[in-house]
Amino acid sequence: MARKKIALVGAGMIGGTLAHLAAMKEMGDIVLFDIAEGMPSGKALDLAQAGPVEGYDAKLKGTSDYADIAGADVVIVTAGVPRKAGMSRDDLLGINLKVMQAVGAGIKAHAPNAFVICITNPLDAMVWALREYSGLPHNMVVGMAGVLDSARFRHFLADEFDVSVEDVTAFVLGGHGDTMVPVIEYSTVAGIPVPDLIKMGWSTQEKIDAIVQRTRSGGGEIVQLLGNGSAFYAPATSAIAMAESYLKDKKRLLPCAAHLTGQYGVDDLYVGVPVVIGAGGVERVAEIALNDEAKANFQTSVDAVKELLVACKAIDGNL
Ligand code: TXD
Repeated sequence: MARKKIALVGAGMIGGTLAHLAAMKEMGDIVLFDIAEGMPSGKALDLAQAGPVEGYDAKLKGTSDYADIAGADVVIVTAGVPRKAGMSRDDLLGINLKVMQAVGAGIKAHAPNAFVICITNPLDAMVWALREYSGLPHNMVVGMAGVLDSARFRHFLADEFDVSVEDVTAFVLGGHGDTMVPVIEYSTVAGIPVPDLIKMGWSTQEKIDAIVQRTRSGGGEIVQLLGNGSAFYAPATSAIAMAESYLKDKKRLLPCAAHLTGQYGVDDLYVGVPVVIGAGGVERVAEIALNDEAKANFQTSVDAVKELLVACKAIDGNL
């Protein structure tokens, strides 16, 4: 059986890391697309030369021609500009919306059957715009944010409880921003919900509340520390988990920005919810019961995403 083909549109900090991870895991042949002259080809050649050392077989190609993504099984989109210190994700909207228009046209023309994972910020708006511009089925276009946000939450919880990250699960709903909703009732250590762990004296409500807040501002914390650019190792690792669930039909239940058609009382919007990802793309939306506080926070998140879409439509009247 021929190898799968993975197209990375945007070969910057996340794109290059995506390529390295996909090659190391032998997920398929890899095309790095970017408008930066030469850079994608340089990274492709460098990664190809790492192959003999690690023992991975993958054809790697750099390009600035959308024709080279033809027939891709998975397209992961990071094209655009990242935040600089002091910028909000929403500040990127005007620039990155135009980028999504070009990327959407490229995917529509050359990889209409791909499973598309959008990473570009502001994520909840960019994934919606990318779907509009590409015209792909809604279940084949998804945004990566919740896997990253829940990974940050899981890291902080594992640190607090001093347990293996393997046994920590976390639930984060809503938009990829300050309004995201970490749901502690559904977050566990080996199935023991966090509220029970607090009762068992493993932590305190105050410490967990501080961890929830640190998760919400997790992206900004790294932007401030790096000074130039934003996180890229954990975002790339998160998107690869989603791509793997599609390519191997793993049917993982993962928090992703997915298109809702009435679930959670939301219609025709992309927002972070738990979904099953398999060979059919987004196969199912898990509609969990939320307590009043989580419901209110989720609604705040939905309202914030709606405002971003209003801004998108104000820029491009065709949306
Ligand atoms: O959880 C999440 N979704 C976020 C997303 C986590 C971290 C970063 N987040 C966003 O991903 C970030 O705010 C950016 O919007 C994207 C990509 O972040 P990255 O750190 O990879 O940015 P880089 O290194 O600047 O890479 C972007 C590349 C760069 O090489 C540009 O030349 C290229 O995008 N670019 C384009 N490629 C194709 N087509 C167009 N028009 C284009 N414009 C820029």
